[in-house]
Amino acid sequence: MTDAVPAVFRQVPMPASAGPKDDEPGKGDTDTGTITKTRPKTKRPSLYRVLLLNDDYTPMEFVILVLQDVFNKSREDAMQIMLHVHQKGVGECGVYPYEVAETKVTRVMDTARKNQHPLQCVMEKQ
Ligand code: TYC
Repeated sequence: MTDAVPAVFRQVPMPASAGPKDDEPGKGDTDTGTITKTRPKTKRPSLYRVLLLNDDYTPMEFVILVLQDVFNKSREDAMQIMLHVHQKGVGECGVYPYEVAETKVTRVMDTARKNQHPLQCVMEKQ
């Protein structure tokens, strides 16, 4: 034999039945194959609660209008949420993915500032 590759390293086709046996005790665990089980790639986004904080100066009517405008609440739901915040000090306006929650907080803070009300709105991870 004058080949560059010595005979012991030459690849010889091998019947599948001659390969290592998977999952058989005592046969040795030699299979290093990639796991190919499919899995949905979608991740559910983390959700954030948007909260309104009470203060002594923001008019009730302004809070109701903000809840209708920014959080798409009915007049009745807006009234209930506003009264809850007024009485308890804090209340939930809604639960949203991060960027939606952030936009709503910004809208509330911007409109409060423009109208010179001290209304505060925050978000927290659910
Ligand atoms: N406490 C305010 C008042 O008596 C009303 C109010 C309600 C203010 C909710 C802020 O997030 C708030 N005028």
